[in-house]
Amino acid sequence: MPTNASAQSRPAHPPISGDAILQVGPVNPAVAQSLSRKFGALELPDAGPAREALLEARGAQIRVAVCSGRVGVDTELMLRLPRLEAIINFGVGYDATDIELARERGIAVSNTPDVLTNCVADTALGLYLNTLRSLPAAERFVRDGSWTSGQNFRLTKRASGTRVGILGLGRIGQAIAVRLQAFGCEIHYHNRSEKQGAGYTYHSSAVSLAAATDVLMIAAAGGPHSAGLVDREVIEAVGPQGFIINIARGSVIDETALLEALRSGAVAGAGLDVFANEPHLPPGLLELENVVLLPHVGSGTIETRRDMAALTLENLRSYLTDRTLLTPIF
Ligand code: 8YV
Repeated sequence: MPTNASAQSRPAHPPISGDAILQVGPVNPAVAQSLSRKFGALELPDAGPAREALLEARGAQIRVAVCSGRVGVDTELMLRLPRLEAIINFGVGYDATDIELARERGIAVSNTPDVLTNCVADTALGLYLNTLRSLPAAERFVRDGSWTSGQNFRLTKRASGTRVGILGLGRIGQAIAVRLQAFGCEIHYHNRSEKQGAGYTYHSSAVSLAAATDVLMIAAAGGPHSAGLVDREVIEAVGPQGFIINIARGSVIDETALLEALRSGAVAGAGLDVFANEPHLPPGLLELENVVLLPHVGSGTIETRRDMAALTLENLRSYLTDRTLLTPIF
């Protein structure tokens, strides 16, 4: 006869075995190593017959998915995982995951906020300075011998004391604002809702923000609500003396309209760390001199990637232990 004692010693949450945990796509090496060695997780191949075979044979047993923000768990994959309970996302952005479907199905989702805020804001400032002052082009000018051949590098745009419009005043947007204040910049912003007490000038639309400022700094979260927010009209409002910096997601900008504006001089220049179809750039962008291009390195420091990996694994452990997440998105 079962006793009360044996009932009490039963764990509150029966263990989730390694073959119910799925690594989706490539993830940070430290996370991948832990997933395979410590948790015995399965790994989903990117494409091809092996992916199909794994989903066919094991899809129905998967309860936890661990993914990078770049790959995510999209609609198609989520539909192949009928018992999925939790998605552990490496990265603050989770726009590659079908969040609405996850919410409807009661699937818990975590991301890695805060630990990357400073590095992404640092990158934004780096792009801001490099773009306005054309520092990468100036460096190329030294390397290709133009300087020693007697030429002077062209004059650029003063980066101190500008009016900067931050699109998306979340954690990263605010960290960028703090840094820009040290440059004597006047900060304006547009956000889905006004941030009471932020101390910066609020604009109710992206167009108004772009029209009132010298630099449009995009720090909005990716996803359906921000897709194409910086459209042709907003880009035109930035104007021929204005610059666009994007450290958020390529999907926030109409890249075709941006390319045309950069070519025609309708905007002065752009600094971009993110693109809609990474690692592929819109054709023609590479040929332009008035752009500074980075390979999505916003959070890419040793320290921050280590912290993101640790938080990802802490979320996983927490879910496996008591079905809670440390940094849930809802
Ligand atoms: C990462 C990012 O490179 O956190 C994010 O949303 O864009 C970057 O920090 C990316 O998420 C890694 O998957």
